[in-house]
Amino acid sequence: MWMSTFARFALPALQRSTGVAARRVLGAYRAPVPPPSYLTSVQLRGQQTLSSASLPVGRHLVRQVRALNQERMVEVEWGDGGHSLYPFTWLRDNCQCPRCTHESAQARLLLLTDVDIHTGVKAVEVTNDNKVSIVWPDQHISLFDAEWLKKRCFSAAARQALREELFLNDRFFWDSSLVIPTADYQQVLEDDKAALAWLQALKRVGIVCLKGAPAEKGHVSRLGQRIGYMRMTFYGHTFQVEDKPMANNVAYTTGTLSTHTDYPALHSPPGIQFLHCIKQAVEGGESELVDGFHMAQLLQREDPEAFRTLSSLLVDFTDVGADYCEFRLQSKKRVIEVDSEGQVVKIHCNNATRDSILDLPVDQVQPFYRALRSYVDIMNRPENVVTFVMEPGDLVTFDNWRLLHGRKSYISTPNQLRHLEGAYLDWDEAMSRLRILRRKVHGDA
Ligand code: OGA
Ligand code: NM2
Ligand code: ZN
Ligand code: ZN
Repeated sequence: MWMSTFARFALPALQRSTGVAARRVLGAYRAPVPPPSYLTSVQLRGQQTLSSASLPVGRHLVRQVRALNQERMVEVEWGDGGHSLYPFTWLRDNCQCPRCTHESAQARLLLLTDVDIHTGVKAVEVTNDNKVSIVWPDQHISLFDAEWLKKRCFSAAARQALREELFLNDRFFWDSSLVIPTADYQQVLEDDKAALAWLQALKRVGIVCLKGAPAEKGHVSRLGQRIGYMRMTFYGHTFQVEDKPMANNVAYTTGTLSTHTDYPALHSPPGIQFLHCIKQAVEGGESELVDGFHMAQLLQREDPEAFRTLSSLLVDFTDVGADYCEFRLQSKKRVIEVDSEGQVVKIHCNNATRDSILDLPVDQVQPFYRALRSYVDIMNRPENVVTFVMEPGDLVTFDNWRLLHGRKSYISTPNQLRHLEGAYLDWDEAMSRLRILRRKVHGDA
């Protein structure tokens, strides 16, 4: 069931990602009959025949290595004719011997102060087992595995492929026509393939709705454990979205919540949010979703001045009250956070917790409002908003750094009290689980 909805979102990512595509092709290299390029390389090097080869059937053969002393780099020529360059300093810094790298911790022991960052090399050669051996001027010897080196190739294409494989930054942008990817809650808990597809779609699309979670408390925590652990906040380990007397947050009323990201009052807002519908309202309470990254892209095209304003000015957010314990939060965030390359990485937008304190020169106040209104108007266009009704048992999981979510006001009656249980997580833990599952399911990466 989940395959069909995921296939549309998760699989295109696999096919487009150079890294994964490469690994798929390479997977075939482990077939019982190695492909010709392998044989040719081995025979060309004249070191050993395939039948006598003690090396595991590696995917990349080192045909030749040489030291480029002028440039202070080692050049590796691969079996397929490709070349990679590795600076001497980087190779020395990353020596994998037990004196330089702690084996069980897989962490560097060698101190930078003990590295000659202008080092030369004494000798470089390919060993019989397809490793690159380097003798340094002080006689220290480093041995580098071919696969290890290949993965760390410094070419722009190789770095881009590895970046994509490690961080899955390729996004599917959507509007109101999105069909929300769904998966079976129980299957995600029990089946690694389903869990992997869930996390891949969560990263790529930004939302996955898990169906069939029993309509009772405790299931956001169970799902959190599937990843690792959840993010505690002042609203508790998990939180109950209900109409509460003396509400300490507008979410805990029956009122409208305009599309927002949660918790910009924290300097590092939670990357992921779970909302599990335990009981829905008799009337109202519909959910709304917007792709904040896509909307930022539209803003940049339609109103570049507003985009510049929202990606540069720091806005104050606040949250004051008591729940798990007393809190008095203040933060400063850009509504649209971009990285050093100008890529949008996070959205911070919450009309309720945007502070009345606005630490801006007075002449920037009006331009700020104009810019924010421009962004909000784009987000509110019907063609950009997905509206849906959560049913008891639905557990929506979404990217809180990217999506804005809202709900329409609702009517609560004494015998039909709307109740959602929510929880926060962070992307580091979810991506860590995704990488572990990918290894388990695909056997590599
Ligand atoms: C929230 C929230 C959505 C809902 O609690 O922050 O967005 O449907 N709730 O009640
Ligand atoms: N709740 C749902 O940033 C916010 O105040 C969003 C958070 C109360 C934990 C709501
Ligand atoms: Zn060493
Ligand atoms: Zn919210």
